[in-house]
Amino acid sequence: MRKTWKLAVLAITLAASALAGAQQIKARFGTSLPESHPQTLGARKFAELVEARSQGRIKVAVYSAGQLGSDMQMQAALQGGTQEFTAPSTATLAGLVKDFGVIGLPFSFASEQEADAVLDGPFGQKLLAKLPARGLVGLAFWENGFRNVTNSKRPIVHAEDIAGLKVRTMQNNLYIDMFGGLGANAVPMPVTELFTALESRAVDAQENPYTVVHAQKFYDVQKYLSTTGHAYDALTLLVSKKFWDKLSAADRQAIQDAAAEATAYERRTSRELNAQLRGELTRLGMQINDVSLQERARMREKLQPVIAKYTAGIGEDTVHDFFAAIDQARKR
Ligand code: EAX
Repeated sequence: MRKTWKLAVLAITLAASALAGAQQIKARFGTSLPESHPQTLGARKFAELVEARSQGRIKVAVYSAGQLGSDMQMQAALQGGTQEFTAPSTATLAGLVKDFGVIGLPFSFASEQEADAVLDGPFGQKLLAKLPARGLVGLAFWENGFRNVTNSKRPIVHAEDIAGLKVRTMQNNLYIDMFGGLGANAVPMPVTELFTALESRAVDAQENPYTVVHAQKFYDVQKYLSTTGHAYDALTLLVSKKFWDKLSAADRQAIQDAAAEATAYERRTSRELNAQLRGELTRLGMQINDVSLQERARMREKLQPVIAKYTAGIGEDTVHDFFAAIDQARKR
């Protein structure tokens, strides 16, 4: 009797796992940055949480460092439904939905906490709501962080020191004009090509948070890091709408819950690393200098025409709402 009971349990277990196997959903998450960067660490945490929360129904395989293509290529793959997840900079996403460009307006956020409040609040939700029309679903904002200029020529002490440098920028018109506005020669390219461009001296400079400088080993090819902090950069956790639309309500909920938890982890990791990496980059041979508040204000002043141009381009209303949301966060 007991034996029969055991066999029945075994049969049910096998049937259930066969069913789960049949229903298993496979997804690919591509990042442009290496394993040690919070973008990929966040993707790995997200994959683990999605699998746990879906009781193993959904398996997310992570491909780091541009193995599936550049940010722009991966966004297109999500739109086409040939890739499921990615988390690009809002600056590259702005090529598809111009409103996302607002995040990169120079010298807007004063702290990560302000960015969290704006991005997690109604303003950020409104931005995400614009994605489904372009074949994408936005789950959350992750952190890339405050961007600093590195270069092989000289420390940037004054705003004028940027002039004449060949600076790689992201593939985003605002960033191209921002560095053009400071007198640099802006050269847009995907981050996946950047190390080689710096090493071969095709460009003199680039701008990215400490975490990217470290993960991409730019310390091997760039001597100077100057804390311009000219823009805060967020990443958008994206899922292909074609994939999303096929999921059950329970699977979507599992993914959303995993996204919320992975977001807290990604931001915490980014902040912890940024706090440690300044010392680490110095140890690795970089010469780091702080750019004064006064010089940063002068840079912002020089960029007024660029800010005005992109305010018109992105839309007065969006830009107004953006700064109102920052003001509100600041008053908290
Ligand atoms: O998507 O391109 C860049 O410099 C970005 O910081 C990075 O790829 C994040």
